[in-house]
Amino acid sequence: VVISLKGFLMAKEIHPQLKCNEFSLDDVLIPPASKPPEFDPSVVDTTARLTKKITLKFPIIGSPMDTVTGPEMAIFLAEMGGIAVIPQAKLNIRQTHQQSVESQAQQIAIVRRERAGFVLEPKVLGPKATVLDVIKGEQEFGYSSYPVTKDGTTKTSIIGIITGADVQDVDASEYNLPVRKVMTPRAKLVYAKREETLDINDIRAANRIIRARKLDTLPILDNEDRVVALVTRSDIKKDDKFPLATKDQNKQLQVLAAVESRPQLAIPRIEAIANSGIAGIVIDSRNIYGGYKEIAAYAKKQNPDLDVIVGNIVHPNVLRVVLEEAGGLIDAFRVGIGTGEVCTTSEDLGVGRAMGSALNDLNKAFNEEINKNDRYGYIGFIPDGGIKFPRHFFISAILIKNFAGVMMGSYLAGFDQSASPKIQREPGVNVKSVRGMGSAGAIEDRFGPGSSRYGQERIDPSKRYPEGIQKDIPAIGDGHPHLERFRSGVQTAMQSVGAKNIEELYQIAVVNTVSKAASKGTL
Ligand code: CPR
Repeated sequence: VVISLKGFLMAKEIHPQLKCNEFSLDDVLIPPASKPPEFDPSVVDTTARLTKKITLKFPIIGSPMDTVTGPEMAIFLAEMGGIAVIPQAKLNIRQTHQQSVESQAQQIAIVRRERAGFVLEPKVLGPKATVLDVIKGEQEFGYSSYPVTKDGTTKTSIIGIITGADVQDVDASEYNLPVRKVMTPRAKLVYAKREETLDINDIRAANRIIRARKLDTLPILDNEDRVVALVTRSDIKKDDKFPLATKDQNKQLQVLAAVESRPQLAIPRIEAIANSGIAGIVIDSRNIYGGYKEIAAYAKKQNPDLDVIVGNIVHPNVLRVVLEEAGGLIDAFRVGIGTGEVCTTSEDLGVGRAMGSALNDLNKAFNEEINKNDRYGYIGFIPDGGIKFPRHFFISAILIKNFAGVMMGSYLAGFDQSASPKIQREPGVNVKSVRGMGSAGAIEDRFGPGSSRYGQERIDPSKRYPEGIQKDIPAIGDGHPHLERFRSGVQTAMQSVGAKNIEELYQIAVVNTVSKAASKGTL
């Protein structure tokens, strides 16, 4: 906002609340270190804590927007070291006529299945099963390793293991051979004991055996030789490829899910998904009001391990009130109103706040006063809306001590991994679409005729002022190189100020608010 000095003085006389010192992230420039850094950007650690429990090695958080985050985006971001929030409804819900709770649960399941971890209740075969059963199984389920047990269930002891490699060279004329003729028998079986792996949730121990013995599949056995779980090599290959991945104790990818801000909608949803393997919920709302406390309490009751993220906030007083009311229930806050790329809240409604000022005020109030004596412990703050360059990540992490990672929507929307389909506008020009969740199209799909919620709520989409837009953006291909470059940009910036990690960054960096020309580096 530019306001003339005369205008400022006049306005000040009229309205004592007028503040004119707000700054956005783009009004800030960070001077480089005063002595040359002695380390390479590639060693800079970008790890941040999302909540007390969840750590993200490259903290990019996929926004719960239907054009952005589906299972593919969630897997991609978790593999890259971030995490994503699966929105309440899948894109094109109108066409698929899927109930939104079911489609969200399905999407969560896809992400959670991406890494098997300990495969509990694995499929097993009996001694009479044939090579053909193994081959058919591969076509049907996509895997070809099975423990073979006395009676073909996990209730009896193991007599061997059959893998894809064992059947690979069997001639088609011998497909009716019983598996016991080609399997690795019990006497030669490499296995792990449940007390040394599964019972202490130590998947690494299992993986060590898989690597050392060059196995495809490792059965985990109890004292009576019964199979209680399997661990497979396919996970290890993926682990090697994605060293920053965000995983739980069972080495499965972590994911969050959005729920509505109204208890009557959020509660049945939480009931359905609380134990689906999600790490937490995001109560999705443009600002905090009403039922958040009831929803958070219900979520923690259903599953005390769930983290609860709320938002969006820009004012320390909201932070104070929420923590006073519901301190033990809230683990992180989304910060930012009106700054999103496809959001028109600032422009059309005149509501919003510059991200820099919001982070700065929240930081001061939280550290100097609200969290005195570490009353609430670690609470994460997630800058959300308008983040598209490494500088936005870097500067946010300097402005807020409990930097939990940045939430992104539009920046991710052009990647192959986004939920929006690629459309060819003209030969050689591929686009994807991104829309705000309060845009006319999104409201129509979520609440209009044809949606599963039509008539359940007092929302007439045609009478709602849209708070966002839908737009085409270039389809820029696979997201991996883009995010890798983004991270390298953050690392270079951090190295330039002499910070080896996010904690040091907050301690070391000096923040200058500067003119527009200075922030753009023009003379
Ligand atoms: P971008 O990364 O797209 O700039 O911003 C994403 C964020 O914008 C979302 O996480 C959400 O907080 C906000 N947002 C999404 N749709 C919106 C509408 Cl219609 N209006 C206002 N804010 C919106």
